[in-house]
Amino acid sequence: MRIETAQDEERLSAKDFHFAIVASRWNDSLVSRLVAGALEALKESQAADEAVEIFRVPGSFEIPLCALKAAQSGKFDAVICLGVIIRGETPHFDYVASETARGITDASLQTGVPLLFGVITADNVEQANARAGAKRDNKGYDAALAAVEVVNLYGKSFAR
Ligand code: DLZ
Repeated sequence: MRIETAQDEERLSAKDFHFAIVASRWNDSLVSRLVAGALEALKESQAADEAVEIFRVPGSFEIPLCALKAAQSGKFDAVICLGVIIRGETPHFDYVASETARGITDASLQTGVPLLFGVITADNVEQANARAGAKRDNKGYDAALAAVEVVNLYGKSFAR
């Protein structure tokens, strides 16, 4: 029996794959760090600069539709979704967080294109800050590495 995992290789390559990054502008100082983390991971994985396109949307609630359109375009092997949703004093957080997660999942299942969930949902700025740090402490970096892993896995396992 062979268990298929793209982690078999030491450092998976993003060469020859195309990536969209869909990032919200709400909480931009934090989201920009997620975008930087994602770009760093893709660069380390040898993605070409011209193989990565960034799309900015107003808030996380707008991520799913933009990600769906990117996935439907047929131009990208994976779409990396980045945002920061911080709990406030009203139930708004719950609606934005759950609809963002649901929309991203739906778009991925509907299109068959991997959509990666690099959206921080935090109770406060300190929690969000801790997840927008360097390398593995950065959800953008993590989401991009996950994107590289799944495009390799799907390319290897399901391509005819
Ligand atoms: C309105 C809102 C609020 C209160 N909080 C956040 C947040 O913490 N993170 C985020 O990404 N977006 C937030 N938004 C904006 C919504 O995502 C959305 O852009 C607006 O409701 C317009 O549809």
